[in-house]
Amino acid sequence: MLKRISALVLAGLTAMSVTACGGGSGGGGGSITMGFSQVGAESGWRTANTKSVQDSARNAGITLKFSDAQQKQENQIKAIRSYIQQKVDIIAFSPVVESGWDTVLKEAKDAKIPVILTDRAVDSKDTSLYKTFLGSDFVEEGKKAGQWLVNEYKDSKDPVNIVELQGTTGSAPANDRKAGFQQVIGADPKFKIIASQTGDFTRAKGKEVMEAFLKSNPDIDVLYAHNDDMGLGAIEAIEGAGKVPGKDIKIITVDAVKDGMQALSDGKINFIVECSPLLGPQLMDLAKKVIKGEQVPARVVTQETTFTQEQAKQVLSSRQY
Ligand code: GYE
Repeated sequence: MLKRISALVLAGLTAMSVTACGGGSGGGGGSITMGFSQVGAESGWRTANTKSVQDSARNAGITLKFSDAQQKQENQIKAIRSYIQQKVDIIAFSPVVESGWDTVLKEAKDAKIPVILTDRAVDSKDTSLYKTFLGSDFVEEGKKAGQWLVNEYKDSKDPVNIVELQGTTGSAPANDRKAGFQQVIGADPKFKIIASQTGDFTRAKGKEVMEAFLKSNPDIDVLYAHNDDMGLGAIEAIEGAGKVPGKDIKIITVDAVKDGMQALSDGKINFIVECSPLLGPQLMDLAKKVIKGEQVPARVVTQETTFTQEQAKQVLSSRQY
């Protein structure tokens, strides 16, 4: 009899704690389990981001279930479904592309497992499908890249021929970095984007596409690459074609990872717009708050700056990633 009562009490308590923490396995108390679906390992930025998430989970005492989607949305959807099945306390992910998330996000919501978007956004109309979005303002980054260019060519009336290496097709940073840049340079018709193609955010593809650009366009003045890695690949292509990166062709990139900053200090890149991958600590703070039922802002924007060649030389040795 006593046994049965205590079993009932226990069951009641468990039910209560499940409600309290929104469907998870005891998140209200000591240990929180987070399922995290990462995009992949395409760039220096991504490597630093993964490390930041893993280190901060450890420091925050959060158990992390981590999976790498290898750039495939279907893998991310599978991972999220498996986190739902495992009844994690919270799901965080960096969506590889913007569209096509409504169904799986609805499944998480129905299972009462809160979701945090990190780094990249989704285009779902229903914003109740996630608690918050932590990451950079990519439109702003594109604008900063455009502003540098406008300033660099302010005294020139000649046409400026630009080639663009876009990030992963359909991803928020590719869409927004393109749009922000276009908004700023579009005000002056001398700026012409003569070729624009995806380089998948990787060095190898950046090099390959730049080689093709160089073959079909003899007169390139500027390269705008949506990340450092593609810019670094393109530098190899430019040098291979017997041209001097940073001089014959001016280069603007985004991220400011160590290798990018090194190339900027060496004069091979002309300007970098910073995008911070160190999202881990803020992500863990937000996760704890969401699980406690505290209000969190719907959007948390990362603080970032820009670097000229001179500025890069000054900070290079202290760069964390
Ligand atoms: O700029 C790029 C990475 O989503 C902000 O993804 C991130 C981007 C970053 O591969 O290097």
